Amino acid sequence: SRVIFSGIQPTGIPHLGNYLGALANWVKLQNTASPSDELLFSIVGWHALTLPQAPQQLSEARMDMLAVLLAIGIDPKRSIVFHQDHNPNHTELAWIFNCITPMGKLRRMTTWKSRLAVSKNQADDAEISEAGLNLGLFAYPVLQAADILAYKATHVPVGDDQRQHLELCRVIAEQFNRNFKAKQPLFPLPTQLNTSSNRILSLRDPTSKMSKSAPDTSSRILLTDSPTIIAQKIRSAVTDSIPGITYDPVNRPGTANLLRILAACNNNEDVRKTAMKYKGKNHGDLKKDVTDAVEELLKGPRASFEILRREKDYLKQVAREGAEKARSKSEATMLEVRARVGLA
Ligand code: AQP
Repeated sequence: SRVIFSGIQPTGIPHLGNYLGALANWVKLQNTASPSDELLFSIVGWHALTLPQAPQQLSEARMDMLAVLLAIGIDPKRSIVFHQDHNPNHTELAWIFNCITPMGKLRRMTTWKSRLAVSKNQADDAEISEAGLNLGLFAYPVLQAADILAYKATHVPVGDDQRQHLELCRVIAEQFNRNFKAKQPLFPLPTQLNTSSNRILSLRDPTSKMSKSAPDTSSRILLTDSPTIIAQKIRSAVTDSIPGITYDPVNRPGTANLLRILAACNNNEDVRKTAMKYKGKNHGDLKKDVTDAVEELLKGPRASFEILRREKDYLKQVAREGAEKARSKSEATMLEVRARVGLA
């Protein structure tokens, strides 16, 4: 039997990229898992704090994220859905992992390197550029390892951008198992459940990924966008001036992105097959079909979300029950961890 764990940051309403790349797969996993599989889905508020967040906004985003997860079909009776920050075992374990994780490994994380690159634009000296970045951002992957290993998760559905973090998680698990040996290794080495290779790109700049925090709001379609807004955003999506429709991600990234969205909406159809249907058609035809497909995909979740977000008491109850279940599961791990490191 498997223990499946994944998380999402409460940094705003999820967009089509989060949905097609991660969340829809969580629901699918939940609905196809065998009865002995355990599933945990966490809203990772501590991770969100690694970048500046307006407190009021963060507080609302946490609640909204829970409503979204329920709206798309995560069932709190089947899966443990909870706020990471309701379970202090994550930070306790992260601290213990901090003490066995070499800084050099963290410096090699591409997420860290790209933050550093941005900061380096402002300063030439490596030390000065690091000074502008916080320790939480540096240690982000260690907390992620703690999220996963606190439940001895065996399978982690994440996108390819998270592969390096999961490798580090395995390194940390191995290091712990080696340093604190007993008859049995304490932690499993979790494997990646590849969600989808479906990277959804920004509608405004198809060289970067669709992201919750990009300043241009028309670059992403939110799960809660109205049909009018969806149509507007897709109509203004950047494509190219080459006539006709072909799937060519290198030379036609914007067009390829629309084709990938459409293919994903059509039950993850092969994107080349999708492209074939547009032989002799133009961007207008493609955009109209993408609009319809996205609206069809999102209308159910959107309607459920609108109802659920008003049910504050219900959401609080789900969060409380999720936290209790998560905590009791991770507490069993922590008893063993504390005993092994000498803090029992
Ligand atoms: N554009 C994307 N296409 C496919 N999958 C995506 N994911 C994110 N963007 C895309 C997947 O969504 C999951 C949850 O992501 P997250 O919120 O924990 O953080 P993120 O990856 O940093 O997502 P965002 O939207 O870019 O948020 P911000 O702007 O707050 O950083 C992950 O599994 C991710 O792979």
